[in-house]
Amino acid sequence: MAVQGKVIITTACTGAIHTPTMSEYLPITPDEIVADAVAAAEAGAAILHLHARDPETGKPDQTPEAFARFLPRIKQATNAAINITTGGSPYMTVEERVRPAATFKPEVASLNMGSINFGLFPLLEKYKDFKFDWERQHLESTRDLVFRNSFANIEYILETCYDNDTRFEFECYDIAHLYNLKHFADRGLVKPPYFVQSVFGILGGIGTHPEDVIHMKRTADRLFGDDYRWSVLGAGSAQFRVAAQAAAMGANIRVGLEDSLWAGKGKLATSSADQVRMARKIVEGLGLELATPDEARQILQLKG
Ligand code: KMH
Ligand code: ZN
Repeated sequence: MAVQGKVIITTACTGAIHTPTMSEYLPITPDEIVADAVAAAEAGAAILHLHARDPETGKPDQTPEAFARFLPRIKQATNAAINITTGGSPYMTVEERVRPAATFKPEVASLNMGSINFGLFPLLEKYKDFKFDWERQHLESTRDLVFRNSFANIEYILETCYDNDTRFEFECYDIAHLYNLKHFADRGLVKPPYFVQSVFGILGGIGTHPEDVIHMKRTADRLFGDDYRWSVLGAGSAQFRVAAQAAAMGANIRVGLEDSLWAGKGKLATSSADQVRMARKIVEGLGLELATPDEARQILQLKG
């Protein structure tokens, strides 16, 4: 892996995993998403990974219209690079999932590099009463749900975004996903530097043990050499343990309420910016510096 002078913090503001009952701070409405994203950028996030939700129910909403309610406002208020999800939610079709990225042609879009079980049902032990009926169903359904990212699905997203010069945050939930990325690289369908987002701690993907983090990096080093830039995301309570280990190994960091609702044991984060400030402390404590949005654009060769 090429050693980078600066560390890129990505913030993922709302996602499609957590539900309104789990935290009053989870941004749902366009106003809340704008406020969360802008505050995260002001705290030091160079990239904003964005999903949309129905403002009435908090349900993930992957229509371009839903993104149109906040994207221009975020772009106007920050210089951060915009990253639009193509993952959407595991129960959406790939055609639905790609529409916002195809419509808004962002600098970055996520691209999930393989199919996995995506087990959210253990959260039912923690949360009993829900504000909305869909929340229980959303967690329950993951007992028998595959987050489908077949080779054809990945190719479809690549082809749909090809003419837009959008670059990708390659979400790799397991070692096999690095090999899938290598397959697309060998076919010339993706171009270096590859922005590899290693996701640790989803039930169905790789765990959060320090050995898992080391194994992910060693494998990526062997497959991609200097042609990739590494970022990590630890799900839930593993967020900062994974971030600290990987940052010390040269990684970039992703935080935000999409990935974890927490700012310490039993303490809800009040915004994604809270977590950016915590990540910043780790980075600066290691004697490293944060990348500005323009430095991130240079490091990842974004279109700007
Ligand atoms: N929620 C993350 C674990 C996507 O949006 O494409 C993965 C993610 C997927 O962010
Ligand atoms: Zn996402």
